[in-house]
Amino acid sequence: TFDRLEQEDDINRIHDYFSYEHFYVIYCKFWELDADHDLYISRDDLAKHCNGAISNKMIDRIFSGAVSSSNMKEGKMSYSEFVWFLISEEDKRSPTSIEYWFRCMDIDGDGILSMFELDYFYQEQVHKMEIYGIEYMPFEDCICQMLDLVKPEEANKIRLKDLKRCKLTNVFFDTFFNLEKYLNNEQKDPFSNLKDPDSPELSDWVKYAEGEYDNLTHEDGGNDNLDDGNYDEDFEDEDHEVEEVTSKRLANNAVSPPQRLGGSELNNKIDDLEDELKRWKD
Ligand SMILES: [Ca+2]
Ligand SMILES: [Ca+2]
Repeated sequence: TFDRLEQEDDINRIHDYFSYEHFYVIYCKFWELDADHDLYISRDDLAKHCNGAISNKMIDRIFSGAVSSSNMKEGKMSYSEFVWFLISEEDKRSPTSIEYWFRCMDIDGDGILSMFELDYFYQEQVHKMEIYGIEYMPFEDCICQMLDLVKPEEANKIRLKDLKRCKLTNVFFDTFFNLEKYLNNEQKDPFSNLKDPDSPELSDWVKYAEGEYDNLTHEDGGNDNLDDGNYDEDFEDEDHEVEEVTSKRLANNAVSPPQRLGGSELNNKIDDLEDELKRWKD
C-alpha cells in the first residue's frame, strides 16, 4: 500500500508541474518574447519579460551560461531553457528554483552568497527605485532583514542549504532581482502566503499557470465555455476551443504562430515539456 501511495503522490506531483494549461502558458510566453520567431530568446527579448521586471544584472547572469543545465548557445535561450527559467521565476520556493537562482547569484561560484554579491544585485534595484522616485532601504537595512529571514548558519555567509531551509526564498530572491515582485512583497505580510502544513495547497507555479491560462484564454472577452471546469471530460472540445481562442487572439494581434497549437507539433512540444519537467523534478 505504501508503494502505491507513493506512486500516487508522484502522479499528483507530475500533474502539479504538467498539464495542458501549463504547456499552453509556457508556449505563449515563449512565443511572445521570441520576437523574430527563430525559436530562441535573446538577451534583449528576455529583458522584456514581465515589462522588464527582472534586473539586467540577473539577465546577464542567466545568459552567461553559468546556470544552464545544458550548454547554452551564446546569447540564445532555447525553449527548454526557457521552461526552467519561467518555472524558477514563478515558483521561487521549490528546491530546483532555489538551486537555479543560487547559481545565478553566486557570481564567483564559491558556494556562498557574500555581502559583496548581494550588494552587487541590490544596487540595481536601488538605482531603479531612485528613477521611479520610490523610497528604498539602504543596503545595510535590507541585508539585516534578509539575514533575519534566512538565518544562515555562519554569519554573513548564505549557503544553498540555508536557503533550502528558509520558507520565504521568494521574498529573498525578489528583493535582489525582481523589483515588481519585491515591491509587491513589501506591501503584504510575507507570512500570509506561507504554506499551511495541514492543508496542502497548490504550488506557486500551479497558481501562476492557472491564472495566466485564464488571462490568455479570456483576453478577448467571451468564450466563457472554457470556464465550465470540465477540463478532463471535455479535453477534446477544450483543445478545439483553445485553438479557436488562439486564432482569434492572433488575428487581433496580427501575428501568427509557426504552427497552430494543434496536431503533431503540439504533441512534440508537450513531450519536450514533459521531459523538461521530469528533469526538473530530478
Ligand atoms: Ca528569437
Ligand atoms: Ca560567492
